[in-house]
Amino acid sequence: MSVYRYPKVSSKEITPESVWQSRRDWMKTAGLTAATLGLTGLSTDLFAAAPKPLDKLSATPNTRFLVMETPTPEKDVVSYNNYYEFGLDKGDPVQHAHTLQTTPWKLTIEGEVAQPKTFDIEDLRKLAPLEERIYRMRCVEGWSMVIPWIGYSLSELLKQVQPTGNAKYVEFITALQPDNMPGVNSRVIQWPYNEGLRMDEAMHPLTLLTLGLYGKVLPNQNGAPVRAVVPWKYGFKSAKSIVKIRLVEKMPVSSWMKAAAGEYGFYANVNPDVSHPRWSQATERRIGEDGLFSKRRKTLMFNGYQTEVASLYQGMDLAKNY
Ligand SMILES: Nc1nc2c(c(=O)[nH]1)N[C@H]1C(S)=C(S)[C@@H](COP(=O)(O)O)O[C@H]1N2
Ligand SMILES: [Mo]
Repeated sequence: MSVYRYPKVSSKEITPESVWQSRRDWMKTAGLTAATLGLTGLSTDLFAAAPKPLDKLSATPNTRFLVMETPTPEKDVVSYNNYYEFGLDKGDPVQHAHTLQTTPWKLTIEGEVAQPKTFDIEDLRKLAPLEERIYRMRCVEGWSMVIPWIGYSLSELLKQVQPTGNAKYVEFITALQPDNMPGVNSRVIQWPYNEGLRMDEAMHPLTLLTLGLYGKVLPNQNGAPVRAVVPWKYGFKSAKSIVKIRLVEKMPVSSWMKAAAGEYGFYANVNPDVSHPRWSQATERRIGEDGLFSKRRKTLMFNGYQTEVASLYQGMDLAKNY
């Protein structure tokens, strides 16, 4: 799908050398070779091609996990993203994440397990039947989407390595490719981006090991080739482009906790009653519905997954354990 085109440059333009040079550098960064530029004299229609189409990934709808709301248009799901390794703006990942190297890819599971194992993506696609699940997603920044993901419960993968009795938490460690990730020069958070779940949260059937969306493999900007999706928590818990899963005894400290412990806690359960220190979490804006008159929606406790997950937090003070 064409979500983005390189800007057209007219060959008739008379351009000062410095501007020409920086545009040339920029186009090189955008993946265009000097040879092509030189030979064609910038007949830029050649470069206006859409990115390589994504491979299809078939999956069986899981009717137990289908949110009865209109899915967010695919073009919005793949072009309005948070993936700080590729920049801070929502439009940065779709523009820059084409440089992410996704082949070969290894996902290693280690730590408090009887059988540490490494999987490649083909292994992961075959490990359990692929399901399509339509999940409600809520970013801590106040926007939301409804996304048809493809994957299976993370528990299917964790079972393979036989967690020991000491495994109390799961830590996700994501890819760090400094040469391919323009965002990691900025020290907004510590890289590699890491996240964590309590073991019972990780084993909950809703927690999805995710390999695709909208009938295709994951686009780079959405966390190719494999990510987590934890729909009752704020989006930052759903780590993208995972390379390692570590089972550990102590609560992992996430990149976001290190950056701002008072704003981003370990639990990060969606909760309209607990404000972020700088803004309310009571309502949200559904991406794809914006317009002058579109109303904000009320945010639901546990993002609408209360029936499924509330028991995990029985007796906990959710204002303290934010
Ligand atoms: N590695 C990594 N994973 C990440 C992020 C990130 O910056 N880096 N951003 C998180 C945040 S804040 C959100 S809201 C979701 C966004 O996922 P999406 O772009 O597929 O909607 O990814 C999460 N996972
Ligand atoms: Mo987010």
